Formats: sequence, C-alpha cells, structure tokens
Amino acid sequence: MVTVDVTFVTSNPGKVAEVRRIFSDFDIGVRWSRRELPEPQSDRLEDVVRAKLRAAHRPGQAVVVEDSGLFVDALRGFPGVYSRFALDTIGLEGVLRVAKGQIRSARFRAVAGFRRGRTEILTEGEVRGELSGRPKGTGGFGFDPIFIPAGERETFAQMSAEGKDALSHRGLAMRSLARRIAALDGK
Ligand code: ITT
Repeated sequence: MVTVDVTFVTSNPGKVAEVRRIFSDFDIGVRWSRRELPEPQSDRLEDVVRAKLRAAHRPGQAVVVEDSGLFVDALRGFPGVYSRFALDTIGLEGVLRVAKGQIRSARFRAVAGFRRGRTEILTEGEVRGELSGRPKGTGGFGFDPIFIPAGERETFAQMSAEGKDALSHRGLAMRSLARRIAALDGK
C-alpha cells in the first residue's frame, strides 16, 4: 500500500524510472513533473540541488529533485556538474577521447533533495569505478555504457536495472532519502 506521495521534478526519464523503483520499496509513490529547473553556475551538486528545491517548491506539495554527474579523476573531476552539457556536446566518445591514455578511475555522485513546507532534506550517494575502453551495453542512460563500478566487470548499461540500483550513486542517495521521508511520516 502506498502511503506517501512525492512529486519528482526532472527532465530526465531515466532518473524517474530508477526513483520509482527505489521508492516503491518504501511504499512511496512518485508523480513525475517533467520540467527543466534552472541550475546556478556552481561546481557543487549541493548548491544546484538547493536551487532546484527552491524553484520546484509548491505550497502543500512534497517535492524531490536530484543533481548528479560523472567525475573523472585524471580530468580533475570533469565533466562533473557539466555532465549533461558534455553528453549533449562531445558525447560518450568525446569523453573517452579526452580521457584516453590517462588513469581511468572515476566516480558518479548524486545529491538528492526533498522539500515539504519548511522541511528540507539532502542526501548523497557516490560510487567509485573506472571508464571502460569503449561503450558497452544498452541499459540505463547517459554515461552508463562507459562506467564500470569498482569490483564489477560490466558497465552499468550491461547490468539489470536492479543490479545498477543496488550499486549506483542514485540508488544510495535515493534509498537514504526514502528512509528519511518514511521516518518523517512516522512509518
Ligand atoms: P534534470 O532535469 O534532473 O536536471 P538532467 O539529465 O539534466 O536532468 P543533471 O543536470 O543532474 O540531470 O545532469 C546529470 C547528467 O549526468 C545526466 O544528464 C547524465 O548525462 C549523467 N548521469 C547522471 N546520473 C547518471 C547515471 O546514473 N547514469 C548515467 N549517466 C548519468
């Protein structure tokens, strides 16, 4: 039985599928408001999430937002907060080209935010791993075909959806957010 509902404001359908799956384990229903929220120029995901929460907030509504990115160590964290821009411009092959010949370690980070009235919660998740030599797999979205989480042999795009959720930055951030939301409502 779903006892809590939140509105997830994002333009990214891949994020919605993941959050719906994760929140359903906590009996939290997710309505999707498909909108692109304004993002400030900042190199911190937390700042972006706070700004998204301010823009998404509606009286009486429980809203969830998220900001995430792929941070390549050898590129000093690029594309990071500019991940969407990098994907839309140079694409997966471009990122692999820039990283070619470098140490391949990278991490995905996500910061998730919730707001209802004056209650605001931020959580984060991070997964370390490395860039693959070439894109592999058809699942997931964005950089999934080029990221292999530490200790695994497959990219996120080669794994099942549940396999990615168990390890991913979004899985970690959204499970801790869901736990905190469920606790708020005295469940
Ligand atoms: P919003 O409307 O929620 O902002 P967005 O796609 O623009 O959607 P971000 O601004 O948070 O999202 O940009 C993060 C980008 O990083 C996203 O577009 C992907 O390209 C990439 N990314 C984040 N999480 C990912 C994941 O789990 N797998 C693959 N790529 C991911």
